[in-house]
Amino acid sequence: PTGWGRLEPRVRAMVSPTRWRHIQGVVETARELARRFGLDEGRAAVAALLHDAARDWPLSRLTATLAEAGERLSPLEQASPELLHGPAAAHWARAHLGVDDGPVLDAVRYHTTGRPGMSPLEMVLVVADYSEPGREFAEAAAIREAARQSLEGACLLSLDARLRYLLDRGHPIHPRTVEARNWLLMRRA
Ligand code: DGI
Ligand code: FE
Ligand code: FE
Ligand code: FE
Repeated sequence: PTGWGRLEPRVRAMVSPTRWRHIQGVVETARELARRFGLDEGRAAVAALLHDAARDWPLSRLTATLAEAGERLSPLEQASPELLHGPAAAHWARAHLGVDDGPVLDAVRYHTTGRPGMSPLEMVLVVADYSEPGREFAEAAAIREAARQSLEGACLLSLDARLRYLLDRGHPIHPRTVEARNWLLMRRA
């Protein structure tokens, strides 16, 4: 069951007001993209609703949730707590909210990095996360523009923006982020 009315208050209760505004922006943008590219709008909206549900959890809860789910973290993941909230939210939504839509949970799980072979639904979430109305960095406008034509093109720009951000700050780069970008590039060639 993925009933919106049941899920919305649960997510809203566990995020900050600022985060909630971001999530609402991602939901609206994901709906729009799903309509434009012929995907199920309701499922895109649920993925967007859930994507940052665990973003404000303390590290102890993130790691406990992932350990309970039997997930093994790479050294890079252990060193980068921002990478854990997608997988944690996916486990939490399945175990505690009864969400059993695998493709929706995968979109939640992989929204921070993308992955090679990612589905259109997964791309919608990556693009919506980077281009919702509250995103004011320069790349957001270019991503919105690209998304008028091509979901893959907009997803590629989103990953590029992500990689630049990480390089500029000297952060480690998760291999999936690189693999996802290479995969998109080779598909478009
Ligand atoms: O949760 P949001 O802030 O809406 O956005 P997000 O889930 O796409 O990214 C969350 C954070 O994760 C962001 O501040 C940058 C960081 N991040 C994303 N990809 C990588 C990463 N951090 C590291 N170290 N490596 C990555 O590949
Ligand atoms: Fe996120
Ligand atoms: Fe639990
Ligand atoms: Fe987000």
